[in-house]
Amino acid sequence: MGAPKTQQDATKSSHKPDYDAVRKDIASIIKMPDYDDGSCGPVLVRLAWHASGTYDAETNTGGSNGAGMRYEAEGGDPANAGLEHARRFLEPIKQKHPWITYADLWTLAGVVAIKEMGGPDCKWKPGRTDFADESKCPPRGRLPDGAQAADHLRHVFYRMGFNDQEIVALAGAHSLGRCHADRSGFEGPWSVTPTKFSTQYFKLTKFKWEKKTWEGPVQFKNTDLGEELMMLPTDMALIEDEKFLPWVKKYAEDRDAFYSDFAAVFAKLIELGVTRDDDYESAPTFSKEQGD
Ligand code: ZEM
Repeated sequence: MGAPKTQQDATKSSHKPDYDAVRKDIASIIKMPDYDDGSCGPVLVRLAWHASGTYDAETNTGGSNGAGMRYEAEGGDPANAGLEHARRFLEPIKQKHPWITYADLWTLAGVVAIKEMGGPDCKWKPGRTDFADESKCPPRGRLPDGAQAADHLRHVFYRMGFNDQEIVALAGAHSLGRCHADRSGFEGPWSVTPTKFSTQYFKLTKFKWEKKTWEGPVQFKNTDLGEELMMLPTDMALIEDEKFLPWVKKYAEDRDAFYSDFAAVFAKLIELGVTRDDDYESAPTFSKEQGD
């Protein structure tokens, strides 16, 4: 008998999938001395976000279901440049646990990375399936463009069904990681501890930001903390917009509020567009024949 191709097929057989084992394996690769700032956590969070952030509530298309980034139609979107590294880091884990779908693995990797980097526990549920081909990939152009302003952020995130508070909470993920000139055109980290989940992104509001003088796209810089930190035009929009700003200030002061609001909104993000069989959650079981 061949291995089941999808979780639906697999649910017909009788071996319980060990998501905790997958979590442990993801946790074990987060520290990566030779990559970026010594961690692949940030790029795993970005993978989960970009897998999910294509959702369009009106047509109920896009979202983390499908793992369309495996295909050129979605994976080759310039907005997703660099995420091939994240997918490559996770591939050995997929090989070791072939019963998990890519769509579940990528979202779970984001959740585990957030936790491993000191962030909150975000709820995660399995049950996503992988597209069999690229015909259901969402159109390109649905992810936000860092060169733009508040109206663009609202256009993109309202389309997914988020409000202003949720936009600001989600943006707090920029305490993590960095921009890479060869991926997005932008360069540098937002925080001095880019591998630690924190409220640093919001604290940066108290600094003065000036346009960076360079060949690249418009971005902002500050060196008050000793090293050069950056903000995208969309990050500046959160400080400049009178409805976003109160949330930025709140999260800068109230760590607990940020952690719990972030956990809620990240869980909502990775659920967008995900539908499951009614009985899915009660009995996800898998065949031992697949091997683990
Ligand atoms: Zn990001 N993000 N993002 N983001 N993002 C980058 C990197 C990371 C925007 C954006 O243009 C960019 C959210 C929202 C938004 C992360 C998480 C989340 C980069 C740099 C850009 C340009 C990419 C590069 O060059 O490698 C814009 C415009 C957003 C709209 C608000 C949300 C929501 C996120 C998660 C909840 C993370 C973790 C990174 C760092 C990736 C890395 O490789 O270090």
